[in-house]
Amino acid sequence: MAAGWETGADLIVGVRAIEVLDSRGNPTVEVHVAAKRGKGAAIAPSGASTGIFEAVELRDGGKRYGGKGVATAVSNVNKIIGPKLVGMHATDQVGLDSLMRKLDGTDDKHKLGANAIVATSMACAKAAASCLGLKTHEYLGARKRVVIPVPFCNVINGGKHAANGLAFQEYMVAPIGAKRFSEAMEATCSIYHTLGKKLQAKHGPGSTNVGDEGGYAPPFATVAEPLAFLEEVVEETGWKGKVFFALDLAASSFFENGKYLVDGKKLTPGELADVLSGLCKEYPIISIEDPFEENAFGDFASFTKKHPKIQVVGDDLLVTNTTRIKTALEQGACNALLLKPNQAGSLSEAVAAVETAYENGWGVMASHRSGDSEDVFIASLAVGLGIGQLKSGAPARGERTSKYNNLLRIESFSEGSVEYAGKNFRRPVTSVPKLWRGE
Ligand code: 2PG
Ligand code: MG
Repeated sequence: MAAGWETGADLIVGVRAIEVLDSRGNPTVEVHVAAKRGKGAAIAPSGASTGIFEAVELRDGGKRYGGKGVATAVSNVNKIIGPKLVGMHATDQVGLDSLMRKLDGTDDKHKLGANAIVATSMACAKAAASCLGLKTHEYLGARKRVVIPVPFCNVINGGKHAANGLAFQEYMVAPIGAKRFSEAMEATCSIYHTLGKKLQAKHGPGSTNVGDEGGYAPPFATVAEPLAFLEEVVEETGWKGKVFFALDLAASSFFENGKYLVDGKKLTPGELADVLSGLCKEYPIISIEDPFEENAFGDFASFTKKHPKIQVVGDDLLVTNTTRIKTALEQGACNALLLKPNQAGSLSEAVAAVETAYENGWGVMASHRSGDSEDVFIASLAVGLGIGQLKSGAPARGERTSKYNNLLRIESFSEGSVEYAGKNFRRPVTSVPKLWRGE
């Protein structure tokens, strides 16, 4: 437990969940935790291109909200979880999370719902921070050293996040050469706006309609075309050499009967790898997430071996799960973890995944979900754990900018030295701070 618990200021006195809405208009769980001297609230995010091995979101089914209601998950917090947490220390994150896991009793948290558990888990951490008079990122570890992550901004949306037929899900710009985070956001916004103008000129006014994560979703003919556009834009805006590209293929979403459906062709894993190698040669790509489907440890491994300089990130492959991370480590399947606390289903399990990644020299990218909210917890967690990368969509739509704005505030208001992860994005720190253990 974090220092400060001895006074009892962090004893939980009440837990209450309600149903609120995510950025797609689907219900989600918000949990409020009140402690003796502070309080916190958190909202569970929700994915669209979800990995089949993720902890399970509990949805009501039936007619209400097209089956997507979360009334049962809310009631599980109010009737089952909450009463058991009252009287516990909010700073006892590991104890709280393991009690919730025990109450659920399943491996994938489908009984009480990972949405119920993760929202409660995050709300407890926020309440603990408030009891100790700390900001959430400080409580989570960034007390002496504050490292602000590089924003990986998804400016072009495809896959399951848009209806434009583009196979790859995310085309991100990463301003690793900016001097500070605020300059990184300036670069991103200027690229985003210039890209919008160029798209309108070439593809017409409808081409700047945006996808779920705020990136444009124009009707591109090939997976290479967005990169060609972006390269021109980066040059035009004067950020060449400072802004690089990253992709999230979310390849499970275009994988069918052993083949990948890309640009109207059915590609074998080897052919897809060749397409990617070609793109890496032609464009300044520094990071590729989920280049193959979620069971393809072997294809991931050959690609990672062939491209030692590229960051290969496992999202659906790893689902923030320590057991799957260990399998990936044994096989050399990738070299970075995508961190999504709701895939694991609790904060302490998510942190354990980061610890395993750090111990093995991997990079970590913290991530929002395509269905997200005004909750900025993921940005605070990234700073708290010294994670060098955060993806939170385009610099558009409030649920996306809220995370970036949280980082702008941390950069402006932190006392003492603030670093921008920049070119060290893969490993700005070497170990997870000891957090709530009070060390
Ligand atoms: C991803 C995420 C976030 P979703 O695949 O990385 O960008 O999408 O939340 O739909 O899984
Ligand atoms: Mg992904």
